Amino acid sequence: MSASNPEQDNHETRIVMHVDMDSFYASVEVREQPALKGKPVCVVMKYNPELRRGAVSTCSYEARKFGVHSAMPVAKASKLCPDCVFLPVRMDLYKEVSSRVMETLKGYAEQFEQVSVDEAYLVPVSVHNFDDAVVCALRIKDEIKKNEGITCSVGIGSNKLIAKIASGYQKPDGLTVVKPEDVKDFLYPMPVSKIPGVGEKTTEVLKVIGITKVEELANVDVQLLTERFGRMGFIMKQRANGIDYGEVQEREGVKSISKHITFDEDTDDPEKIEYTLNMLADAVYNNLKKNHYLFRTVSVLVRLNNFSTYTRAKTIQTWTQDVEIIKSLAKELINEFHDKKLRLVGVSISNIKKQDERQTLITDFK
Ligand code: TTP
Ligand code: MG
Repeated sequence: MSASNPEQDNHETRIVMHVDMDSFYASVEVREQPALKGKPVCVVMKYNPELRRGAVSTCSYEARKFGVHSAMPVAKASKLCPDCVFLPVRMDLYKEVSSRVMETLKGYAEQFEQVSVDEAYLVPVSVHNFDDAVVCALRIKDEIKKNEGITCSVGIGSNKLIAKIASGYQKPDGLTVVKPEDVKDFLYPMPVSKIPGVGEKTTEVLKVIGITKVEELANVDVQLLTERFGRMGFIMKQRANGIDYGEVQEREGVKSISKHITFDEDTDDPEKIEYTLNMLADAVYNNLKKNHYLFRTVSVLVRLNNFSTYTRAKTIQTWTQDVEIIKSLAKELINEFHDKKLRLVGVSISNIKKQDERQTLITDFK
């Protein structure tokens, strides 16, 4: 019998989503300069146009057709694709887009974990089955396209591992759903290199022992793997079987703390909205205090009854931990939507740092 998975045996199936922007830096550049749409574009780190020096950070899918890829020297990329447009990296711009995309994603998340500048896991809010998850993913894709003019690919599965592999399955602008009963059909035909943690070297060693497909890795004697790879051998076999117990959770170095809620019925009742914001502010504050953080920025997230979503933020001069500031800024920021029917509201604080000893004394005696 294959290894049993307690997630499936004892609990309701989890639903995890992985969202990854398509050719992220290049897509942002194309959005900024629409004349580049449909063209091969490379974004280059340390770009020197005179000397044609630098390394490709990423490139558009049009450039990938020529064999261009991340980490390739510009000289080689321009040989493979002479019509390619080369642009220097503009990190500040991508970070700005990234933080707005992440705020959008948080609006759909019960649990959220940003993994890099362009990817995140989420356990979607109010999603009870895979059909709900698809509806949610389509909304996310639409909203990012509408607000930022770029596409993303989404994977949905019963854990982070499946969701991650699924999001890369049909890029760009993809949506791939892998239900628990389809995990084997999905994973088994893949080359072992598709399993996270199986890099070039491991792939080579596995090949020597006759393993090239995930199915072979999934069924090999675990001892054979642990002898060669130690504990990683055991983990690799688990992954090949689609097993992953990792939680979706905010990473160390948290960038924001947020809470949101969907109303039972869309509302424009100012009292109900203020009461809800205060409740969310209290929840954010509890997390903040527990983790000894100070903040400078307060944001509200608003989703209207037509599903358009907005974030509004305000940054103050001094670091604080004061819940009344969260409440008053949230109230001020939401005022712009006073004549609208709201479906969801959220409160978030960002611009966060750990409270140091001296600051602990100040706030404790306030
Ligand atoms: P990725 O998500 O790996 O790549 P991507 O978004 O460009 O393309 P894909 O559609 O395959 O997801 O990385 C996100 C960004 O990180 C990418 O746009 C640029 C940057 N990056 C580098 O700077 N160097 C690298 O080697 C890689 C892989 C990415
Ligand atoms: Mg990406």
